[in-house]
Amino acid sequence: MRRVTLTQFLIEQQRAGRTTPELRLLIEVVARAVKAISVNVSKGALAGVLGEAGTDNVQGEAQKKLDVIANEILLQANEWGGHLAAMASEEVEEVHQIPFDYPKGGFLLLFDPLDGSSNIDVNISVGTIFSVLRNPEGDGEPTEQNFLQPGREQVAAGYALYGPSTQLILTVGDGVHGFTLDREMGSFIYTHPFMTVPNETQEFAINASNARYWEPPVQRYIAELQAGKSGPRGKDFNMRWVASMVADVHRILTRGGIFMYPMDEKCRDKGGKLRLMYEANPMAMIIEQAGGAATTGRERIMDLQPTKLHQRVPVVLGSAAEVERVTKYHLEG
Ligand code: AHM
Ligand code: MG
Repeated sequence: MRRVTLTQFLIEQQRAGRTTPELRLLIEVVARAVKAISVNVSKGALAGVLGEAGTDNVQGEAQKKLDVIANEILLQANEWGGHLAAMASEEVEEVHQIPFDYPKGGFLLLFDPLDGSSNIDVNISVGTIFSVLRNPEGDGEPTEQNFLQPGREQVAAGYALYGPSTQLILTVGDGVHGFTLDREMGSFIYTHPFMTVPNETQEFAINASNARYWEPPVQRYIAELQAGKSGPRGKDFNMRWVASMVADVHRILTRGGIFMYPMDEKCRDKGGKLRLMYEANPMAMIIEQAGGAATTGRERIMDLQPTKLHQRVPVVLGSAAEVERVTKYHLEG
């Protein structure tokens, strides 16, 4: 069997005019950082990387050692290549500028270095999510304002899933492509061409412990799913919640389903739970590129005009028919 590596895939994309040398370099550098994160994640207790870092991030959340390590790996890997104008990370409050002794490029890279990090110490899948934007023209160092572009402006988005195998899922706006890390060879191999989200589903993902805080449209939708065969949907649904968005979204990308972290009374003052610019937007681009849909319950996620780098939003994404139904219930309400 002919094995296509990520490098070969990207060069072929470049030849077909779907990507540029600069974007190819960016993706390759991110993939290299992902391999280094994968090594650290998989060594776990043997490398002394589990547990708390003893610090809080910009969101006021306690950082795990691996949150800090993954963030450092991504920042350092991407500083010197000359492809970026600046970076933004869930773990860093301000825009991360490229050190002055390195050349600068035309892209902005945003990431959640280690998503689902509450799962690290219990050895359950975690991931890295990233989004790529163009830096608007202008002099001087990029500001937060340069990053505040709607998700539809993303030129690439992806995530890495550190599960039983490490996978890299990528879109440059021409479908969704999946790669699996061959650990011995150290290369990502193209294993999942043109991934699509099935339109119909019998699976949903939501943190049901928040049920009492949900808004009426979400209460209604979930009650109908739970009523199963005897309810208005006339079929049984199954529920899964990993509490790693990457793992939950990957399952949905692979076999369909709906993922919801909706607005509720607990997170209303923050605007939602998940972060728009490096969680919701890249996942929305991937899901839409795979034929699914992604909304806040009311609006398309990728049409939102961001107002803050670390802004939070409600998220409803997955199989198009289900997302449309949830959105309809919100708009009727
Ligand atoms: P994190 O970026 O701090 O890890 O938080 C995001 C995670 C998502 O991966 C996951 O979907 C969600 O938080 C789980 O939240 P909860 O613990 O409320 O179920
Ligand atoms: Mg996260």
